Amino acid sequence: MDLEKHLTDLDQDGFTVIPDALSQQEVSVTLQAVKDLLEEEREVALGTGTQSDNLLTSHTITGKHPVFYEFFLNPPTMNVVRKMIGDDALLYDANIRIPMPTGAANPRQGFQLHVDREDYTVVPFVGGKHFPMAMNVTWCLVDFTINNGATLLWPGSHNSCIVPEPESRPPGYICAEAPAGSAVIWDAAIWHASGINCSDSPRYAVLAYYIRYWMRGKTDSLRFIPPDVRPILSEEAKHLLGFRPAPPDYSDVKALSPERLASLSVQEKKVLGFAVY
Ligand SMILES: O=C(O)CCC(=O)C(=O)O
Repeated sequence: MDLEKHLTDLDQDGFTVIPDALSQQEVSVTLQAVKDLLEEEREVALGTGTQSDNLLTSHTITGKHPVFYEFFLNPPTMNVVRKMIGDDALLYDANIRIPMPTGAANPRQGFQLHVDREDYTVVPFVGGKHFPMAMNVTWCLVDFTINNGATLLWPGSHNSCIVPEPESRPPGYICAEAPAGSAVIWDAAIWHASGINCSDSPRYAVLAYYIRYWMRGKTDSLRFIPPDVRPILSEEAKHLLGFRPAPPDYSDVKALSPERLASLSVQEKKVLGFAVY
């Protein structure tokens, strides 16, 4: 993969597309998992508005189905995400989002123009210079086309440091058309909107949101992983979700070597101020 090109795209345009981030085998396994999970949640989700005629969603899916336990470590994607927001990037949230072939949209459910997590991706930088805080990734499980509701993106808008007016549709957008298996990565600060699906089949996709390690955000992914799933996760997946030692960065702690840090007793951690009760 041309890593430099992806980084330049993200820097200048605010998005990039990695073709074949998933093999066709991975696409079909993931698609089946998506369908199974939606079916499992259907009855309740219809009541909560999480599934409707126009849109099927499922939230915080990492711990909900074995296929997703390690999915979000997808190597081609993580190569880019880690370069953009740090090797210690966290998986903040992950979901399924499927605009259905009704040719219609639900209000306030991502079809309108927006940025993501503006409290920390845009608002702190208004009137100043953009700094990438979070990356969104969409894995296309079918070909994304203008007709089936591929995501609309406004290239360069991440540098405006402005939260757009949701009901507006300014000129200058592109449609992120991409073949099944692609990962579309965008800076969470880019202006974007979901397209409307005017085709005759669902637009299947899995989405993830990665953030800088030192941000907390408003989704507590750690607590959303069911206790019986935690022991099954690989060390890398646990790390991605934030199951990792989190020593504070004041000088007493920074003065310790990694080995000394790793060997601290609870009493010592208590004195240093980061024992977990
Ligand atoms: O599904 C899409 O095309 C867009 C999703 C979106 O806007 C979001 O997750 O913020």
